[in-house]
Amino acid sequence: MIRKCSGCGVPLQSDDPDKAGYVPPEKLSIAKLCQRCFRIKHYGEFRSVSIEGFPFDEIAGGVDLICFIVDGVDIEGSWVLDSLGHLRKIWLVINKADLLPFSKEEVLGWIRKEKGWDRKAFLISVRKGWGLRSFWEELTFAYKGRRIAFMGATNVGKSSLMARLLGDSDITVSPWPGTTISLVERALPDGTIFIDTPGIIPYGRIYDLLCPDCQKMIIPSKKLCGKLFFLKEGKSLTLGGLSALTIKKGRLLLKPMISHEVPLHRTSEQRLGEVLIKASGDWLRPPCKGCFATLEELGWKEEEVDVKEGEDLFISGMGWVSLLEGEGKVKVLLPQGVRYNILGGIRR
Ligand SMILES: Nc1nc2c(ncn2[C@@H]2O[C@H](COP(=O)(O)OP(=O)(O)OP(=O)(O)O)[C@@H](O)[C@H]2O)c(=O)[nH]1
Ligand SMILES: [Mg+2]
Ligand SMILES: [Zn+2]
Ligand SMILES: [Zn+2]
Repeated sequence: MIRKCSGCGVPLQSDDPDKAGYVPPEKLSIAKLCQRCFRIKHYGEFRSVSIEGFPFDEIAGGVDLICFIVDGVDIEGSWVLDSLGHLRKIWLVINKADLLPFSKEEVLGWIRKEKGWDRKAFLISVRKGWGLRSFWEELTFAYKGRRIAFMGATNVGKSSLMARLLGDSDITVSPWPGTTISLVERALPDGTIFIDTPGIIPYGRIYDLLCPDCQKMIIPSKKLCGKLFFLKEGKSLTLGGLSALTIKKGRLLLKPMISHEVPLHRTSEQRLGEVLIKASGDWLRPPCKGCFATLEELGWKEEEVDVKEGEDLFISGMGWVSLLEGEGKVKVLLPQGVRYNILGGIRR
């Protein structure tokens, strides 16, 4: 029988150290974890593995319930519903509530209004244990003896949630996207089957363009609080060296809700290009020098958008900027391929 890694689900093998599932030959019959999971767990060393062609749609179609997990601090960037295809039975689970400065009512109300979500939704924090008891009770009541899959974008906390609910510390969790690379199944004595799945890599998320060190900086680790910036026409605000907003018309009060490790720098439209070229990879970091070179190669895009008080400008894979006062036009500078969009603000 082929044994599988308890952490990431891949079949264990000792033929090729460069392929997923490798364990040294002398450990093949006893190891629970593949070498990659072992290193993630014990040394915090991450290696990414391609899961191209993974049949998400098929898996979604073969279970009784999909728990669709999204990242509370990157709801837009982790909204990968289209990739799941079969959506007969799906519950939305918004994770990382500990990083959000909003109440449950505010977040769930926003999801209904702005995302048009009219099915079951939960707001939880795996890290703090918030909302887990009622989620678990509803889940095991409604889906006892059935197959339940945890699906969603990479890094939203699918594995953390399953590990915590089942009290299973073998399941591999890491701060980097792309940790789980196959299906990880666990059966309860009553026949209920829990399935952790690899994350879907969403289109247009900025942190997927970055190296692991830069990813760690851009993924928020503390509750978002947001500094205020009052900007007039001709002024720019850089979000690290990854993005910049320039006011083309109006006077706006902005509140960037992004990781505290991404430096915010106010400058003028004339100086913006020079600042980004000189400081990116240096004190405007992320990106590091290597990531800046990658972004330069990809190229940048600039678009002008109309904005008004009460709206939020979401940058996939980074967070959002709340427009607290004023209206006008903003020029958004982003690496090519990174998605942004404007929705009504979470708190209004
Ligand atoms: N702040 C916060 N971080 C969380 C929470 N839940 C999970 N995380 C963190 O999110 C990161 C990703 O967690 P994983 O459980 O590996 O995410 P995943 O969705 O399984 O990711 P992939 O396997 O890459 O698809 C880890 O650093 C977790 O500690 C939470 O409730 N709050
Ligand atoms: Mg995982
Ligand atoms: Zn593994
Ligand atoms: Zn980098």
